[in-house]
Amino acid sequence: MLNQKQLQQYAEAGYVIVKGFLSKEEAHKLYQVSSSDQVLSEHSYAVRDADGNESRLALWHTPGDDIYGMLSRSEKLVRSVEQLVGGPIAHFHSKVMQKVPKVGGAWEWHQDYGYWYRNGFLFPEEMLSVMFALTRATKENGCLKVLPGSHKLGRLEHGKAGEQVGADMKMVDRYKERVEEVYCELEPGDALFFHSNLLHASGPNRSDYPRWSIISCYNSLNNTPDGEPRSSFEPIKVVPDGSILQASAGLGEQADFLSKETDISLKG
Ligand SMILES: O=C(O)CCC(=O)C(=O)O
Repeated sequence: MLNQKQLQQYAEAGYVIVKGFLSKEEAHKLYQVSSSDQVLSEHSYAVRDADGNESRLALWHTPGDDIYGMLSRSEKLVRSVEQLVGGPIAHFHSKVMQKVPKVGGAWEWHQDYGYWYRNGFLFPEEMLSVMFALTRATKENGCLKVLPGSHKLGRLEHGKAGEQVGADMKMVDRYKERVEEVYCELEPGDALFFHSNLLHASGPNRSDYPRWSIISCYNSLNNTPDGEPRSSFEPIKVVPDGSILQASAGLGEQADFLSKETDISLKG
């Protein structure tokens, strides 16, 4: 559960970093399983940034009994997200973000709600993402950077940026005149909770080491999309903390993966 100071930081800045949310052992296990998960690899796709560099990701909606489900359904995570969105939650999707050494591309400035609005969600306050570092995330390997307080701007216009969707840079630049961007450098196991309207981006991976992370995204059960995905309507079946270390299975073929072709967030 998050403490008062953490809740206040999220309310004011639109994000909060919780150091050591997962133990080093849990983060290491998640990295080991995900980096050798054949099914995950087969369902991963590359997305080009505005300079043509590629980042890979795999995204699915329904949290299963695999190791990723043990993370996204874990009691302390679910209760923390509920504190931030103000009520019971559903799992919108999880994704494994894979930035390989020297290549992994950038993510352009955007708000997640700039994408998710298209799914018919009404209340950006009642949606958020949690990024878990499985490897170190540094400025050099393309950690997430955020513009504090930008969740208060409301949803900005979004348009094409490479194969991605980016926020209106005129507005982003105007806001950048007021606040310094913050590089969210993370150690394995650290978690970054961020509001669906927080402006965020990340640079390419120029280092010799991977930047690997899992992002789980949630909506409140009061804030459901327009019909799909099913998982966004279903209360989460919570599992005890510690289940990650008991799990070893990666994703099964039955997981409801999103394909690049059906990823509406990429359609500008
Ligand atoms: O993994 C990253 O660097 C960026 C991911 C991101 O911006 C997102 O999933 O919305």
